[in-house]
Amino acid sequence: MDIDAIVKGIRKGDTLSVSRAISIVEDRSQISFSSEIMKKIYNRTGNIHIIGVTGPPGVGKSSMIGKLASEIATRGRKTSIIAVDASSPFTGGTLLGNRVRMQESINRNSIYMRSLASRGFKGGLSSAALSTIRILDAAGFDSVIVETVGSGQADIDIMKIAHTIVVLHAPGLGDILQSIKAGIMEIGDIFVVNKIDREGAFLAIKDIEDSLSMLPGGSWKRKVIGVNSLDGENIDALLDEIERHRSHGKGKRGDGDAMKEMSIYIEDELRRIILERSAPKGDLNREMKRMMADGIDPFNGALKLVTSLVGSEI
Ligand SMILES: Nc1nc2c(ncn2[C@@H]2O[C@H](COP(=O)(O)OP(=O)(O)OP(=O)(O)O)[C@@H](O)[C@H]2O)c(=O)[nH]1
Ligand SMILES: [Mg+2]
Repeated sequence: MDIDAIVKGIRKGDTLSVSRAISIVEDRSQISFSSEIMKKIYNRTGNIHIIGVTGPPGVGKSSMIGKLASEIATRGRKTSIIAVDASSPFTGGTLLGNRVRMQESINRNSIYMRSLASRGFKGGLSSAALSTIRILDAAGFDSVIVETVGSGQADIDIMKIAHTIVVLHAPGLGDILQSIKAGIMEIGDIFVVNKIDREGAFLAIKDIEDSLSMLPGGSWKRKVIGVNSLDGENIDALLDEIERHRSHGKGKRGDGDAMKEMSIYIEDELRRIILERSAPKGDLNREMKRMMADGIDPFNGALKLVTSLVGSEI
């Protein structure tokens, strides 16, 4: 494999090289190539604006991201999209939906889009997503928009390194207070009520504004923006707000924080090792069930399992 040619391609912003590099970092069996790529692009990274987008299923994340990416392209900047699907192999469907909703925008504006699914990953989704972001970074993309469903380890890890987090809601999709309990209110920098063409949108905006006013405020004043992701209404205002946050947050969350990234890689690798080592003994769930059936308490059950997996006393 000619890694030097791929790295050269990445530096020139060639999307074919970008795609090939991402396929390599997704594939654990090519770890020595991944390591070479990540080493060689490192000094070109650190400039991309990472925008995390989260919200309940069906709220319109993909539709909104498609429109947002178009707006960014209209302003003359190179953007990219990553859709992370940490859902179980049995739910399926989401990835295809993500692509369909964004396809029109992607085609028209030559926006780079990549889907990462947990299927076939056996852990390692966080690492793959992180490396993908850095490859796009080295390729000169000004920003990357990451769609996550907000549950699962990879979602949490991406939120840790995102510079700007956009939380979506829509009328008729359930209780706003429920979101606060889930801790989603605290992590959001910008709140969006999508589907403002629907009844109840105004109330949803008001609800979130009220909830936000109850949270402790910092120097960044969190706003709620209503948008329509079908016709693109108000998407320009949303992008203005995202850019405002970008300049406000310079040096804030994630910026140049290599240690945070390294710890994500470490944890991901440890999770992978545990999963891999537990595989020959039947999956971890079955082992846990057996322990519960034996009446072992969770604390000691976990100790016993991990000890047997790493092969020494812990
Ligand atoms: N009326 C209306 N419908 C919308 C709007 N935005 C998205 N939709 C519709 O809402 C549905 C879900 O949209 P998606 O963009 O796939 O939502 P998502 O949050 O990405 O969904 P998942 O990836 O499955 O979690 C689709 O049928 C969209 O056409 C909007 O602003 N108004
Ligand atoms: Mg989607």
